[in-house]
Amino acid sequence: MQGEYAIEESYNVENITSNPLIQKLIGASVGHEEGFMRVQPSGFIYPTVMQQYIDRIKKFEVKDDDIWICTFPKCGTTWTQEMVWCLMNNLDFDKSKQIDLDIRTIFLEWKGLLSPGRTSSIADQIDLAAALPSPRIIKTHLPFTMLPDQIRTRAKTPKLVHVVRNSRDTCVSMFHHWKLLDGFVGEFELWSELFYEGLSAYCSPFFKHVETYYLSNYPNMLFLKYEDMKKDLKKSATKTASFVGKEFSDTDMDRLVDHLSFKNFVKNPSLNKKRHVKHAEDFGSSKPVEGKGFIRKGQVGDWVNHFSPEMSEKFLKKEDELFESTGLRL
Ligand code: PPS
Repeated sequence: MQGEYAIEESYNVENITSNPLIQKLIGASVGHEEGFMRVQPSGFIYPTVMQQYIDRIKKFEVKDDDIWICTFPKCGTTWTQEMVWCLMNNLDFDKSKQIDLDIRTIFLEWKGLLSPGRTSSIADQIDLAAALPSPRIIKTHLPFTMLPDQIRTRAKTPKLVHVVRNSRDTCVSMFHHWKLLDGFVGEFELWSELFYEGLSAYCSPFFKHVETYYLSNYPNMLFLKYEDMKKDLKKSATKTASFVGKEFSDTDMDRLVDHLSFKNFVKNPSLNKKRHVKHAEDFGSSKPVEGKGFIRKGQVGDWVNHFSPEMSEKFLKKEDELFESTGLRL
């Protein structure tokens, strides 16, 4: 089993738009009529527009001193991006506040996740990532199997920072993300079914996605958990600092922890993604239900407010299976 997901020579794409659950997703969303596909052989789901980017990403020129933040959506990506950027930039909080995180660190496949109508004003992220000054910090939600060839084959071995979160909170957070930014108008019941069946719009299935990283045997990867960051952020930040080869005084680490706190994220315009929400609003794709923004609740256990006992059991069973295959306890 180890290394099963390490190398995939080629992809092919299966259009799954006619799948009955995908039809329900499209029917309960604004602006996703162009449909969805499954990227084979590893089987991850994306909007069909992603097809334009897969090969460019596959051939992307990687650098050994890159740092890649690799996550399934909603697992603590933004939090970790900011933490890593601050560690790599001498805790320059002033600069961080002046320049949007999405400019300091680039989200490689971003344009492949949005409906084509929304992407015309967004710059080519793959070109932007290539042009970032080194050491580059690159964000991706791709599974390990869809990372650039140079990483999968170990021709280049940049640092990868992987962050994971328990499946039920991830599902809830993604449900709200789709309401806030991607035009979902359906109920949580449909969303959780899509997530469970591995059909929740992009990067799914969640459990397999996590498995691709945990079974990759990649030699230069730090594994973090959202729940650990919530419990003791200083500990996670210290571990991350050491992974990226940086050291700061105890006082500086306290300053970093304060900068990264939820309350400071909510009010920090370079981190809170209000610009993205405005962009989605302009396209009629923002239908939030709780009056909250992208930095929404930041809690462990919000799933209790959404899950039925039956669906909760089904997710826990999948977490058990993931534990059996990877040793990872979510
Ligand atoms: S994305 O869109 O995939 O990049 O989203 P991602 O950044 O991975 O996840 C967003 C969730 O992370 C929470 N978050 C935080 N929690 C605690 N502290 C801080 N500083 C913080 N920053 C972001 C954010 O609120 C989302 O979780 P939910 O549960 O929806 O609140």
